[in-house]
Amino acid sequence: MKHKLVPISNIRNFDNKTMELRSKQFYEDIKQRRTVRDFAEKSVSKSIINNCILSAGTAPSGANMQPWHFAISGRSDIRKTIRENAEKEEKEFYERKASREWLKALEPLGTNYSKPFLETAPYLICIFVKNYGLLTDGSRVKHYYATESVGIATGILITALHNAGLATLTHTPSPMKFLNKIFKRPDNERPFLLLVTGFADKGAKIPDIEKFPLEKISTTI
Ligand code: IYR
Repeated sequence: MKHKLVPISNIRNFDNKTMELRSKQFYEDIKQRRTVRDFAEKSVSKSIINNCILSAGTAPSGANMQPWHFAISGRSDIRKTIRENAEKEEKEFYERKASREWLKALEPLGTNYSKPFLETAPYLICIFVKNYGLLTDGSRVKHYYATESVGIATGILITALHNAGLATLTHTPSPMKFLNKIFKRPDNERPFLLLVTGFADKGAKIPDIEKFPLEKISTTI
């Protein structure tokens, strides 16, 4: 069935100067986002998290299927279980599974299997991709560009959390299937990534890295 078409009510009409300013201001703010690994044990209002999730849910998606689910936990017992499971997988990764090349690429970041931030940060948000939808009668609905759609939604979520004043860490324990059980998610959903969310600790240290300049990331023909 075709959607009813309604007039667009939100056409933006900024003058050029305003657009120059807004684009610059947004860049100045977003470039301050940094992935942190040291979180403060400071709580965050759940309503702030919810607003950010609503922002993520505005993402475009293939055929508007919205193939995402955001599973949130602020419970210390859940965070402890996630840490235990993640560290088990990570130990296997660092000690056996990772190629020499991969470990070399990670060396400058100084990461290892220990993931204390999974317990110190107040919220863990696990983003799931719905590989297919399920109707109430159990039949499957095909999803299109599910991974791309969830990637876009996750980008908006990270941006919204940064905008709210929160720090994040994109964490991808591998394999992540244990997260289905912990968050009680069904089999048609696959963990995409775990977003560790909270405030950066006062003493947090971050790697001295830079982002590529425009010429390196962009060409115009
Ligand atoms: N999942 C591991 C390894 C890791 C992989 C990449 I690619 C990173 O940018 C950082 C870490 C871990 O979390 O330690």
